[in-house]
Amino acid sequence: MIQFFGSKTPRRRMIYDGKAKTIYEGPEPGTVIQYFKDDATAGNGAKHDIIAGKGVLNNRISAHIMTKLEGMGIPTHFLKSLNMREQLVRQVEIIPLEVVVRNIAAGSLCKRFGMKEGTVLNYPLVEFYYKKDELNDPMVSENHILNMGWADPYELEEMVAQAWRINDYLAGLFSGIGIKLVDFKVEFGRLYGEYEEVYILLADEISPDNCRLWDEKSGDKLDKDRFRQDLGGMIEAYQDVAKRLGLIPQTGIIMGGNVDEQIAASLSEIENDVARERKLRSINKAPPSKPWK
Ligand code: ADP
Ligand code: AIR
Ligand code: ASP
Repeated sequence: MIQFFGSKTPRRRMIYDGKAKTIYEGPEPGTVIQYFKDDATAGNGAKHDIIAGKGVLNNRISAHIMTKLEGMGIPTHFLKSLNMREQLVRQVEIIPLEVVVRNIAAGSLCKRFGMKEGTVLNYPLVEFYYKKDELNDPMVSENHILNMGWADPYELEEMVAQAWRINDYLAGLFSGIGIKLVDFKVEFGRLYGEYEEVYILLADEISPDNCRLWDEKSGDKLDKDRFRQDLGGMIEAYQDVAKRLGLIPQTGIIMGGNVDEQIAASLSEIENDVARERKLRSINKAPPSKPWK
């Protein structure tokens, strides 16, 4: 019998090594694998630590949320979960924008405008940031986006519409489990169809790494602010979110030892049913007349 030692994962081509995820070539053209790392960063990499188990929890939470959004008719890149840390997604051309939706003032909004953290906004606020670590992801206006050609008017309109819908759905989902959705960041990508038509898909991840989530009763922060603000208890907070979403047992996971194995043992069935059935749906709008390059 031939025995293989070392990594059980077959060798494959790395496409991109990011701060929190690594992107590998997928098994079929047009697909990539997102590998969720345990790396936690803030200040665009200025602060860094390894938080054991974070990647596993984010992979699980993001797969769950993407599947739910897909079920709500929001086109996403998610295809299926592969294992504890990996998911198969459609490869897209990432639009270099971070789309932030805020319901309650926190983070950079408070810093920029001197607002008190926790101020409820009159209605959801959509903001754009240019995705460029070297420039510290500067906030940009719709005019910047159009002028610089980062997205065209059709794409911009589509991203804003999807961002609102995602916010509506997520706010309800979290409210149902006693959590306030303060704000979140999403990324979108372009998928080119057979005739060069463009589909805008929700890409990247949705997890406590890119949402602000506050416990409704205590106000406790259940997201990456625990790391940014040195509050400690980050993994416990992420576990709490996963528990409330019904993704891990209420008893939680005993940390220490091999975290991956412990989480694996406790995970409920991976929800691929919706994803497996998923067919690429065209957005209910005429595709743009000119293809982008
Ligand atoms: P960063 O690039 O900020 O360090 P990550 O560590 O999360 O972020 O790396 C993941 C990278 O993969 C991000 O740059 C993200 O834009 C990109 N990405 C996410 N989803 C897809 C996708 N479906 N196809 C191609 N690239 C993607
Ligand atoms: N975010 C922005 N850049 C990276 C991330 N993860 C997310 C934050 C927060 C929202 O976008 O996690 O949920 C707004 O961030 P900020 O720093 O602009 O207040
Ligand atoms: N996403 C950025 C980083 O990982 C900024 C942040 O989340 O604070 O450094």
